[in-house]
Amino acid sequence: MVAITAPSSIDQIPLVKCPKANAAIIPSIDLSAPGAAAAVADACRRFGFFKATNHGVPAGLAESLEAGAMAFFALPHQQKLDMSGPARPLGYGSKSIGSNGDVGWLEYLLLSVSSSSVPTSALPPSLQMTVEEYTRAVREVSGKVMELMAEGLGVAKEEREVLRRMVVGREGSDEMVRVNHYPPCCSCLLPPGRDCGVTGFGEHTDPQIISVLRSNSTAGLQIMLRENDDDDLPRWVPVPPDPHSFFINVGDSLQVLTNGRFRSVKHRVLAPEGNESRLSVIYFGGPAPSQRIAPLPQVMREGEESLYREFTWGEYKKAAYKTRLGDNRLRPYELV
Ligand code: GA4
Repeated sequence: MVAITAPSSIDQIPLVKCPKANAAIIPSIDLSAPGAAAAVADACRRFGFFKATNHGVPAGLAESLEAGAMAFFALPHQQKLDMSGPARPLGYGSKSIGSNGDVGWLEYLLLSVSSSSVPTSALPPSLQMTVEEYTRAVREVSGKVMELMAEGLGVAKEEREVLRRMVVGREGSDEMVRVNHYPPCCSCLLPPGRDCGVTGFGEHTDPQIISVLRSNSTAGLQIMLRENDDDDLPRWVPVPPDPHSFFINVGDSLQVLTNGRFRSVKHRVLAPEGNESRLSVIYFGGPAPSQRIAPLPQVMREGEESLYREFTWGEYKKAAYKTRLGDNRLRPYELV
């Protein structure tokens, strides 16, 4: 087991209430099936989240990345820091997320993986190569999903690449990969009668257009149902892990690009109890800093007004780094 910190400091990590919820409502979509576009759009409208199967990425790729990452995280703390540099925001981080006081029971690597970018942190060469190979494959999945999203939104065939082209193969686009390692949590040190889990990664929405997540088989991820959903359902829904599938998140920028048709999903991760570790790898698809983020003309109805004040991705990202994880980063841009 790898300890990320002295056990007594677990009391700095916030506790969260756990739901008794029905995971069966999370849509699972076969990306190659007829009707995938409509199913994707429906899931993005209702949840901002879905599971993607039949994605074409060979299982071995994610398994190699998982093995390489676990070997990296098993290194002594100082060696991880020396190798990758402290997360500012790119690099190796432990417990601290962003620079405004958010903490969680995890350690991570945050990497820039844009096709044009030179690696900013040094990884063991074999891990670097696996990250690159994995990124190429997951970038394709994100591209395929963005095309299905556009089709499901009713965008004309000739223009269905509109979303994909903002990220995939676009000069200067802002793509990142985050590898999160949640070690087993020393729940024996928690207060008696606690209610009930230790925060691995606190609730937040992703600022980008799309995020594509893959984890090992340890649970922990939860998504929040939207306010106006059926009141009978608990609001936090645990996402059963599935190492053979990818989980797709709608990000804040996609919410704006679709003028609120798709909604960014609030999600969080609880630290694992028992003696399992959770390892997740997330690809974040963001556009170039100069990209204007405003509702796409291809999805707007005649006379429809934008719900948001327009911004560039560079402006939004800069502002995001001044916020706390759980803040609503879109609120300042909402037009009432
Ligand atoms: C959330 C999504 C991605 O993990 C991330 C995170 C980033 C970071 O960890 O550096 C942020 C967070 C994320 C949003 C608000 C700011 C920035 C930490 C934080 C408190 C890499 C991203 O792009 O935004």
